[in-house]
Formats: sequence, C-alpha cells, structure tokens
Amino acid sequence: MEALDEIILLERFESRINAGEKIEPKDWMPERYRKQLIRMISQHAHSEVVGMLPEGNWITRAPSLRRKISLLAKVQDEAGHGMYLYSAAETLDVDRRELIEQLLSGQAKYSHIFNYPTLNWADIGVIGWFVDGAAIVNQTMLAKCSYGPYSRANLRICKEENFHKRQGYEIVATMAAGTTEQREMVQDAVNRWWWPSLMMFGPSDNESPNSAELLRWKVKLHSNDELRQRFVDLTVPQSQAVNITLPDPELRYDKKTQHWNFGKINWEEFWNVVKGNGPCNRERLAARQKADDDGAWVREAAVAYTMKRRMNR
Ligand code: BYC
Repeated sequence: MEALDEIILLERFESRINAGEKIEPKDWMPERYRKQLIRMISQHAHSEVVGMLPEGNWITRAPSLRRKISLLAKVQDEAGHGMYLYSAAETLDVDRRELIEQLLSGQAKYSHIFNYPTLNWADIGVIGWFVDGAAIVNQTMLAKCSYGPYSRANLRICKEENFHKRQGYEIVATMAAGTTEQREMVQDAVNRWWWPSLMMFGPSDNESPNSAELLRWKVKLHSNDELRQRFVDLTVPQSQAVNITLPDPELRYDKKTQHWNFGKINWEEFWNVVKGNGPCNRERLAARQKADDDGAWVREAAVAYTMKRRMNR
C-alpha cells in the first residue's frame, strides 16, 4: 500500500513539474529531489562565499576610489548571495551549520574556479567578465527551475550578477584600450581564466552523473554542454569588441550550426582542482576556517540574545 501511495505521489509531483508549476517547501517531493537540491544549493552557497576571497584580496589594492567602491559592493553582494542560498537550502530541512561544517571539513564541493589565484588587477576585470558571465548563463536557467525557493534566490542573484559582469567587462575594455603594458596584463589574465571558466559548467554531458535526474525534474533546464556552448557563443563577440584574443587556436564559427566550435577541455586539470589539489584550495579553506573561528563569539552572542528574549516573554 505504501509503495502504491509513493507511485501516485511521484506521478502527481512529476505532472506538476511538467505543467510548469513550482514545488514549494511543504509540498511532497521524492527524497532524491530533496537530496539533489540540498547538494546543489549548498555547493552554490559555498561557491558564493569562497568566491569572495580571490577578489576580496584586491580591495585594498584597487587602482582608484571608484574601482574600490564597485569591487567592495560586488564582494559584499557575493556574501548576500550565499545568505539567500543557505536560506533556500534550509527550506529543505537541513541546518545551515551542518552545511558549513561539510564545507570546512572538505566534504562538500564548491566551484573549482575559486581555487585559482588573482595575480594582477586585470584578473578582477576578467573574473567579472568570464566568471560572473558564466554564472549568469547558468543561473538565468536556474531562476526558472522547478523548486520555488531556489528559483527565486537565483532571480535576485542574476540581477546583481549583471552589474558584476558589466563592472568586470568595463575594467577589461578600459585596460585593453590603455598602454601596451595594460593590454598585456589583460591578455595574460584572459589566457589564465578562459579554460577554467569553461569548466565551471561541469563535466561533459556523458560524464555528468547528476544531469539526467536534474533535467527530468527540471532543476536543470539545459545540460552542462549546452550552457557551456551558450557562454562561448556570447563571449567570443565580446572579446572581438575589445580586441582581445581567446587562447584557443581551434575557435571557429560554424555557419551551419551558428555556434563557435572550441578546442578540447583539459578535464584532468579540472578533476585535480575539484579533488583539492588546485593552486589555492588549502589557502581558501584555511581562510574560511579562520573566518568561522573569528565569528564564533558573534554566533554565541546571537544565540544567548535570542534565548534571553524568549525567557523574558
Ligand atoms: N567545480 O553531475 P555533475 C558564482 C562536480 S558561484 C566543482 O555535472 P551537477 C560567483 C559536481 O558537484 C558559481 N565541482 O554535477 C561567486 C558533481 O559532484 P558531486 C557557482 C564541480 O550538479 C563569487 C560532479 O562534479 N554556481 O557565480 O549536475 C564571485 C559531477 O558533475 C564543478 C553554482 O554552483 C565545478 N565547476 O552540475 C563570482 C550553480 N562542476 O556533487 C561568481 C549551481 C561539477 O556529485 N550548480 N562539479 O559529488 C550547478 O549548476 C551544477 O551543480 C553544476 C554541476 C553545473 C556546477
């Protein structure tokens, strides 16, 4: 009887999704859907928070007050995105503290891109252009996903990411039109960030174990490879507009498919970074651990304050 109930509930759940309805926290959902969402939303939240580190590193060295203000605002926005996403994850009956401990213990993943170093100011421009640009392509789709709280969080995030991308591209355009040295700095940053940015979309479709389930339940609306191709198609003309070369000799426009073909991605490098062996993995986790230790007294004070208010009621 229980198994039959489960089949009926699953059918109803899938037909709601196919009709374009949002699933909300109190609705029935299969345990796999809940688990997949917790995995993905928490990884996304961790990525936003760890993602503050490479750029935060340049706040004190921004070349002007105007640049400093916009970078400060961007990094603060990433913290806010982390908060929206941890809140969205909590609607699935998981505790934020548990998720953070999974990050600090190295058990949870976060986007591999944040394990690369930011070596010069041009990196800040290129991160806004490529990394936020890739995030927009991915998250515009996630804003239409079947789970209400995650969809709404992404809607807000995308609005802010658009500003981030513009501030990055504007830095790139300014430096690309500057001195020979500035142009060389941008080109160097583009050479280092291009391929890792393509890897942000995850492994190729035939190597992506989670995609089939996520596509079936409309958490993902497009596959990893489809979104990667979209990012390449959008970015090539932007690179041409600022006269910057993307480091791929195999980039060719295919008139028939109307897509830009690109070269082979080094998946060995990707998995190596994901497994913890990238240039900055240890540094990033150590920084998050220190922030967590330094913030312990704030969390304790907040709990004590809430308890005291409850007792006084
Ligand atoms: N890095 O089956 P697959 C931002 C893992 S932050 C590390 O295709 P899925 C920003 C994947 O987790 C942007 N790991 O997975 C912030 C899986 O492992 P598990 C972050 C990766 O979930 C600050 C395994 O590989 N965005 O925008 O179907 C400043 C197999 O992959 C990566 C999000 O998190 C990676 N790049 O698809 C600026 C968006 N790729 O968990 C900007 C939400 C894959 O099975 N997430 N893996 O052990 C997603 O859209 C999807 O989770 C992914 C992967 C497309 C990333």
